[in-house]
Amino acid sequence: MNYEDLMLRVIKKANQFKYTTKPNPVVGAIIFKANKVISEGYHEIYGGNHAEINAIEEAQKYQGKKFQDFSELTLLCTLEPCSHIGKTGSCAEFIVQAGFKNIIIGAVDPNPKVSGRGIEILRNNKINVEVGVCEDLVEKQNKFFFYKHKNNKPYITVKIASSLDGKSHYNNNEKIFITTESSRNDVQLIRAKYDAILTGGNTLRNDNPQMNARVDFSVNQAKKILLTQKPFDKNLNFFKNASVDVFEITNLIDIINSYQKSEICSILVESGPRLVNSFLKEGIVDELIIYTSKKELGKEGISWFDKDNAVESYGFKLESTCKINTDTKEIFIKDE
Ligand code: AOF
Ligand code: ZN
Repeated sequence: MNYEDLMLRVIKKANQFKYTTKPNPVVGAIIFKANKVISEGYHEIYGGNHAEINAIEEAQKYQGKKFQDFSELTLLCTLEPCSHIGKTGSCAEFIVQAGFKNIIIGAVDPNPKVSGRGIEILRNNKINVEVGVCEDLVEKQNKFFFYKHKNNKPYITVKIASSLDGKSHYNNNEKIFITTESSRNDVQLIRAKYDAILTGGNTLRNDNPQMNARVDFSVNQAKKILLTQKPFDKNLNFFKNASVDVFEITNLIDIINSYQKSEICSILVESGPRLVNSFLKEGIVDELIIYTSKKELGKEGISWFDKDNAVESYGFKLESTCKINTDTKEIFIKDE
């Protein structure tokens, strides 16, 4: 069997679970004998079985029929089997117990609880291990997970909606929609991808936003993060069916660093100009998404930025741009 072909197959199939496994990575596994696939398994849901366990349990149904002993089989998985006992058992130990002799791995798990220890357990038990098949694709598929563990901080994206004349809202704080419904639907898809959504007290009090992902598929809703020094009403929409971390401190680096040891790998910031500019000034933002409408707010509008080339001077370069109805969506990334 061609390992790359098998890896591509499981990477592709694992993708369907990306909204239900987050903040965990998506992982796929496949078990085969010579040219025959025996079983497949995926990490389907956060807190549920890991991919290897599902694949092995599926294969057990065929023991004595399609094969006699697990030593005849090869297991291929996108991510290094875990060594730790987390919400479920250690996959590496389970693989050893099953009796495999050959394992093919896509990428080493960057999680410090694992990072090579799973491979060590396998090799210490005389299992042949090959690592690195389609490694780049596995990393790309779990971009936020790899980023978090490599950089010891979550990936941070700021999303803003701007009028044509660069404004965020009216100075009387009247709640308005600047962009079209199509852009606002696109924002729902972005929210669905992130592990946490962060806003500030002003946005909370002025807009009473829900900030959940209103999409027509299953998704683990993001954790919510509120930065405010003023009192707030706990009955606001933001708190409905959500786990919310509230910070009264203003040091953004300290706030973000407090997520180093958590499972949160990505944070979407949706707030007003003051907090957005503070995040950008700190240099901790990795991506900036700007939806710009054809509407102008004029003199009564509050500007997102205090100068025309602010985005570039904060160190961002345009990555992509597209039209959404009459709006424009631009994605900027940090120019390293
Ligand atoms: C695997 N196979 O299918 C996945 C792995 O909280 P837990 O117990 O579910 O563990 C989550 C961690 O396990 C996650 O951060 C990552 O390091 C690894 N994910 N490992 O062997 C899998 N999903
Ligand atoms: Zn595992």
